[in-house]
Amino acid sequence: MSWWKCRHEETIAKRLIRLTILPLKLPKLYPITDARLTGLSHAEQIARLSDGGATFVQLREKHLAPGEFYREAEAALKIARARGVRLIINDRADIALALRADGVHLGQDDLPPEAARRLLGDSAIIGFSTHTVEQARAAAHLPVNYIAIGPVFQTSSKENPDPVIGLDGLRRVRAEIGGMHLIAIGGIAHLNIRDTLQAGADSVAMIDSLLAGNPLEIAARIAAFLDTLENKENLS
Ligand code: TZP
Ligand code: MG
Repeated sequence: MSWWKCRHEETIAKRLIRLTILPLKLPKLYPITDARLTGLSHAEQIARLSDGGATFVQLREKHLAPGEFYREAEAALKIARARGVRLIINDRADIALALRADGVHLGQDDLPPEAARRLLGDSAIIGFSTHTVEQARAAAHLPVNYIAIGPVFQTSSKENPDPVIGLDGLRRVRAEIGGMHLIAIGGIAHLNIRDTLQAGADSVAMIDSLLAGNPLEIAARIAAFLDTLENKENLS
């Protein structure tokens, strides 16, 4: 088979796979848990985030062994289900599958999105992290429900972050990925949220701005962000 025919068939196959993925509406605010920052279990964080109005949360755990990760995620999913919160597991499609979580968030070095889609099925939510315009362009052809791009701004929540892409990078990504849901991540705060949405992000993912500081204030913090996002004129 010629190289061109082979590439052409591959492209058609990829498009067909993408067509089986139903578009879903994701909220504008995407909180991510961090046990070290808060000193709280993931379950407790989800309860507090949900108290403030969060409906969609990513469980991110970079330090536990798989068995402990699994048990933390199991407890977190129980709370999420009881409160009607959709829960996405960072990194681990196997844990998402075992627990029947709502989906998985994959990085460039995790299980490839096509493989995770085969494991989890068409109804799972699969998100994919990208850090450059080129990675985002390639991700737009993958069987994923959303693309995350970042860090948009400086962040201290990620070890060894990729270079900051800035608002210009975010605009370029928006222009490259058509209608794919785009989540901006990295250093998002009240100060830059308006510019981030205007540059083309559909949602904003946050750790520090929601979770740093007194854990008793998590619910109030998220409620304030939701209020800001619902009343765009408040965005400063
Ligand atoms: N990926 C890119 S930046 C980042 C991740 C997981 C961390 C975002 O955290 P923060 O505190 O909102 O900057
Ligand atoms: Mg990962």
